[in-house]
Amino acid sequence: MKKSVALIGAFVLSLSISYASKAQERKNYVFINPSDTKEEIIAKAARVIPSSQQYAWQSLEFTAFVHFGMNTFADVEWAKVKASPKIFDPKKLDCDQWVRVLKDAGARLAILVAKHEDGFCLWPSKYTKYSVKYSPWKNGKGDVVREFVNACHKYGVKVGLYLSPWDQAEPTYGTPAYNKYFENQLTELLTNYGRISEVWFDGGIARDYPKKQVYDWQAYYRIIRKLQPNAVIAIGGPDVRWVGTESGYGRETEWDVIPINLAPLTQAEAMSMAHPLDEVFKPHDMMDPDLGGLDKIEKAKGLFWYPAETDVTIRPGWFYHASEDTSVKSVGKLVDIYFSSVGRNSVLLLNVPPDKDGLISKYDIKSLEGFHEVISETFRRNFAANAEVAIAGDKGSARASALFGRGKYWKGKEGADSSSLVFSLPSPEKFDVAMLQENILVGQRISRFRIDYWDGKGWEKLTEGTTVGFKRLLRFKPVTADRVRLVIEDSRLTPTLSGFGLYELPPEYLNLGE
Ligand code: FUL
Repeated sequence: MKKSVALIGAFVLSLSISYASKAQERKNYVFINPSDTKEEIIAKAARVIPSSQQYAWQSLEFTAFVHFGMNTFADVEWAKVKASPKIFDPKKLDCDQWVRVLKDAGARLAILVAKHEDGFCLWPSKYTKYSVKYSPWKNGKGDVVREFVNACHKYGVKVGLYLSPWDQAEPTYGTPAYNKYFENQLTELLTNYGRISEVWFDGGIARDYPKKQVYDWQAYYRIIRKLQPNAVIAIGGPDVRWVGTESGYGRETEWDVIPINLAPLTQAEAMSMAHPLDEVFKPHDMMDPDLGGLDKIEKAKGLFWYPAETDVTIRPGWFYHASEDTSVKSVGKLVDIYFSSVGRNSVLLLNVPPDKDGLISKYDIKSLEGFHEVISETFRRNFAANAEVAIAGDKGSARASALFGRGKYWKGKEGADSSSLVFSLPSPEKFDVAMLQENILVGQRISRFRIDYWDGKGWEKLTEGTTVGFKRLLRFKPVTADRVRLVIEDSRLTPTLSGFGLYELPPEYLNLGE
């Protein structure tokens, strides 16, 4: 499917610079009519845009998860029996330390597990006796959620909360009364702790668990939309999807726009609702290797913007275990994960679990510090920042700094099959990383691209890829060159580019899989 990009005639390049508009009239979902042709469906998919809270979330790029609770003290990942609150006593708990460490590593939002699957609440919920209130910690006067939120505010880190729908402690679980219990807890968390930017609903439950709960998702979503309208609802919710693994590695081809299942509503019913997506959304399987390819969207009744979040833990387990101190992921592994999550059009959610004292351990801090140093050093200098950019078919050229940044982006012209942009650097540079960004505020479009470099005699291929989205990072064998060509080979609609970069990653972190 080829579209767009002006290659024809005399065209002054500066005219192709566009300014990001809010594009508010467009939505993060679209319905497909039975009469729509394949071309019309593709164009529709290319025009779906993120909601404002989805865009704000995507721009965070790197976020952190904090698993801390009964499992920390029982030294297990999944408790078989309800552990007594008496074991919860983090004597040196210091949420400032957590948030400082996470912020120093580059995380811009942190999600605290307020209640994990065992049902133990890290805040003194009015609705249960299974909480910090019944623990020896601070003589039952403590509130981890409060301390966490205060620390996030202090350090300017956004707040997210994980509230497990599965609850092994609550006696009403498995009956309609549990929905009310869950709604009450959600209301407590979303009312008493200031602005919450992400609400995380885990889909996990033991396969053989005897009680089956029919969750009232729509009621939960209504509460969140009302109390925290700027929050995204992740995983068991309509704003952010699970990437499909817990490895830290996203898909090479990652479309943000994927089919929505309308059943049991008709399109007319869905359209008459204030928040159709919330009404029709049902948590579903996200493990398919391709969620938004042509074959998928062609058969869809509706499409929606549903971006990927890549969650992974820095240790083998989600909770702290002293026995895993020597298995903390290395700097190299974290760097590889960053390139394979942030660099594959998803947001990285990295779990860093505090220990029994209530502190992040020195082992995790060491890896995080090394990781941050590599990432910040690598992206400090973009060799293409001051490049002169010439676009095939256009007269003249423009500075990359005039094309990209502060809401500016390049947009191709309708009607051409392909497009190429040649970046001439002020001087030859050695680089091994390329970065591409599309302006997703108008939609995700690029479906195949290639990057070449000029070796003095001709163009040589450096790397290639499929989707771009918010950000695409590619690593390749280092080259020294002063000219690089981006060829957009295929795009669902007029392609856009809101960022282009060339960087040098130290060779020990390249991991080219050889
Ligand atoms: C899973 C849970 O079972 C793990 O304990 C962890 O919370 C992970 C993020 O999700 O479903």
